[in-house]
Amino acid sequence: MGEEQSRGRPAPEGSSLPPGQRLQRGWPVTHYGPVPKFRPERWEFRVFGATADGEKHCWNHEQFTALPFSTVVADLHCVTKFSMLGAEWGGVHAKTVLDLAPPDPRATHVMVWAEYGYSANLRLADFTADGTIFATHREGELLTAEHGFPLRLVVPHLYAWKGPKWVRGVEYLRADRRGFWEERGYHNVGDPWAEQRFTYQEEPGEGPEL
Ligand SMILES: Nc1nc2c(c(=O)[nH]1)N[C@H]1C(S)=C(S)[C@@H](COP(=O)(O)O)O[C@H]1N2
Ligand SMILES: [Mo]
Repeated sequence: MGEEQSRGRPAPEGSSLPPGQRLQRGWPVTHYGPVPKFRPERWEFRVFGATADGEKHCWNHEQFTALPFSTVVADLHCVTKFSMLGAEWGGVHAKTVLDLAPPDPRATHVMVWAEYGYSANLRLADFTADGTIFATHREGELLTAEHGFPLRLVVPHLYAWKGPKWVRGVEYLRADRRGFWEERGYHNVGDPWAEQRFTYQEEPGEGPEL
């Protein structure tokens, strides 16, 4: 067992590897494009789109990191077939953000936005799921720049591309729209247990018209 792995907690009993995935030791860095530089004075987290009050809600870095802190033990499943199991993530539950800046009742989906225009769409239920967390920490330590500092989304029950690193905001949607990888051939829902990897696997109703 590698050092990285033994520092984490053991994988949950009965293996939580979804079909077609293999266990990855350590924690590789996987993303498209450059690592953005964090500028605290310019950083803000925005909730916009179909909000209940029609207003945009913003937090600066100090305000966002003062929100209630929780932890979640979760796996990361990369669609390219490796998984990292059982890491503890710390940060702000997505549900907390939703309660503070609620959506219009007609909102059905969210677009999570990150630096350089990276985005991922989620069904509202995926966003409000218990495990979904805006993480600032992993294993009790601040995230490093390449792993998404100062903030990344973790959606434990979906493939990891659904969790943007360097996240900057959430847009509430009244109709689903495809995000960055969802527009580039990846499945609109992305459930690893159902191996929803690619767009061509989508069943009617699982994604907006192409
Ligand atoms: N902003 C941004 N977030 C991203 C990505 C990306 O390209 N850009 N890639 C995703 C993918 S495909 C994976 S597997 C995970 C990898 O996270 P890690 O580098 O911390 O392991 O980040 C996700 N978040
Ligand atoms: Mo990935």
